[in-house]
Amino acid sequence: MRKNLTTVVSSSKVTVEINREKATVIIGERINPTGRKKMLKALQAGDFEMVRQDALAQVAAGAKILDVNAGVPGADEEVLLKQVLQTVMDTVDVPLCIDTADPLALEAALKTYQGKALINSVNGEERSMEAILPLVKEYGAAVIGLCMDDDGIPATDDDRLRVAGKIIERAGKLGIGPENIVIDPLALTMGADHTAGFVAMQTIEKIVAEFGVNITMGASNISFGMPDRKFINSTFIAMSIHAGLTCPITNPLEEAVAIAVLAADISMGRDEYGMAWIKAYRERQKAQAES
Ligand code: THG
Repeated sequence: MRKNLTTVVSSSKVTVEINREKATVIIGERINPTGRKKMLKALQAGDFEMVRQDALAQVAAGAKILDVNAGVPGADEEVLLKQVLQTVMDTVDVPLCIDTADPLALEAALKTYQGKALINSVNGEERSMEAILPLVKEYGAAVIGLCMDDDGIPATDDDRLRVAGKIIERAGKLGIGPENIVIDPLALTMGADHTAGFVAMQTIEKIVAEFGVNITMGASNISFGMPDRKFINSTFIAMSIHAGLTCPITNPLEEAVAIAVLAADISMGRDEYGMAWIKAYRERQKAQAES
């Protein structure tokens, strides 16, 4: 049987366990100004109301963890990320995923965060591992490891597997166990390379077989530039769950995606008596009746 590690993350009030035998854990992607002009403008103006609304809406739509990214060009990320993180902590109870490329902003955020955070992310570059992994250890966090290194994003599944192994091994040397590493195979854009989705799924299968770690992925990147993106996103996410994806970073407000995750879970035998599926169906009916 393949190994099946459990990654635990928490807020001050809620603990979430990520495990291949349990329901898929959606990490809500929307608190992120990249590609979202309205949120960028609001954050530049010091207005956190949109952050609050996005936090509430994503949790209501089924997100179990929220990704928090405050990368605003020209802003002091150390200050802004802390403010956005505090806003989200004051608004919802779910654990948070701290999304930043800046080690100083990350450490400031970790000092503010109450609970066991998921750090997004480290990668296989020497510089990244040296800066991020000691913080993972010091703050007792879990971390997302991206399958890329000094040579960029490898084209093949075997080379991405090798980068995942390098990150897991280096973390192990610092006393960070593989249960605290969540690997991201990296979903590139199909529009640029039609094999991008297949390579990501093959990478997931190989990493799970070898290491048994949990797997995340920015699962809506895949369809950039394509028409009818929601059908690609929902199909790709369901297939990736079969391959071993356990905690996608995605938009739970996209109904097709949220439904595909629930359908994948029951298809994988992870929704006992179909309770989650039926509950979500009733909620959709109720919302429809009210509109
Ligand atoms: N892996 C990891 N972390 C990640 C990514 C990943 N973090 C960032 C990103 N990729 C995932 N998050 C987002 C957030 C916002 C958007 C896309 C991915 C986004 N969405 C809409 C769009 O697609 O055009 C626009 C938003 C809107 O509805 O207004 O821009 O791969 N580890």
